[in-house]
Amino acid sequence: MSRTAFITIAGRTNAGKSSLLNAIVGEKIASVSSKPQTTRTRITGIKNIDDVQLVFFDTPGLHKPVNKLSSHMLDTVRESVSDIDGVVFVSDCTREITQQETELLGSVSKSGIPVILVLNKIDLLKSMSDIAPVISELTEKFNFEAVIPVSVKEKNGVDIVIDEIMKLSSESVHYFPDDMITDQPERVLAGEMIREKLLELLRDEVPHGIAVGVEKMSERENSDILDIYAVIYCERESHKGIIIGKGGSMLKKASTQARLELEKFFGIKVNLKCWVKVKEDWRNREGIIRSFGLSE
Ligand SMILES: Nc1nc2c(ncn2[C@@H]2O[C@H](COP(=O)(O)OP(=O)(O)OP(=O)(O)O)[C@@H](O)[C@H]2O)c(=O)[nH]1
Ligand SMILES: [Mg+2]
Repeated sequence: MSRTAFITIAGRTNAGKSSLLNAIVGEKIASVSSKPQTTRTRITGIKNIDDVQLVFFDTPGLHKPVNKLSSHMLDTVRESVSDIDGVVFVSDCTREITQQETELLGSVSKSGIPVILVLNKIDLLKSMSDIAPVISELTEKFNFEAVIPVSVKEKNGVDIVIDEIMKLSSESVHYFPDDMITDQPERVLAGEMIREKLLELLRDEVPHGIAVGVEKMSERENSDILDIYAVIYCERESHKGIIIGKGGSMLKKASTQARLELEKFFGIKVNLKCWVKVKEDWRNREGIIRSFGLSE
């Protein structure tokens, strides 16, 4: 009989949740950046090991909500930690535990869902004993299936996380085909790859106000080229100028980086065209948030 486990990856913003998902799935399906609030929606990742299908939900990180978009992001986290087989709670071991983290751990524990605590970024520690206080603080308050110090960056400990997750599986049919790694449509994946590059390259307020919509994605007849036309939305005319950059330099840099990654992912030559458009204050406009697929 086959087995399945549905697992939510949760924790504070920038802790390395999406990095962990990518490391487990073995493909880059979720955007990763050094800026907080990179993940905006629930991302499904699938990993099959022998007869076991592990289905992961990567969630937006816990942060202080500042607009309607971030409130939706936090709703997504709350909705994703119920009715599942386990939670992988990712914490950045170089930072203090926040009240939001404690609250989420509290509500998950109360519902009886097994929690695996992943203390990530141990490569940044001077000594492993530095995490002892955090471990004792958390294990005094909550029951964990396992507490695992990890460095996703150095691929250290990820196997142990997978082993622990496997224990949470139960007999069940598989819900996804065995060759599927995500349920995200290719257009969404492509848009996210472009947004990730802009997040890394831009500063301050600009990157967080960006959304990317892929308007066309099709393979050319009789030639191995994938045409991708994307619109980059931002919140202000001044932001548009920053995204385009002097003589178009910033947009060129971001789209070249995105194109290389798209080519690697899709295994085909890509012709990427990007336009920049302004949608004033869209992160507070429900209709636009919905049209970008960022809320139900
Ligand atoms: N040093 C170090 N950096 C890491 C490690 N894992 C992830 N990072 C970095 O941490 C940053 C955030 O990683 P993400 O995977 O985007 O974090 P996240 O928790 O998904 O963030 P949100 O989507 O904003 O909630 C990136 O710059 C990663 O490269 C690690 O083990 N060590
Ligand atoms: Mg993320």
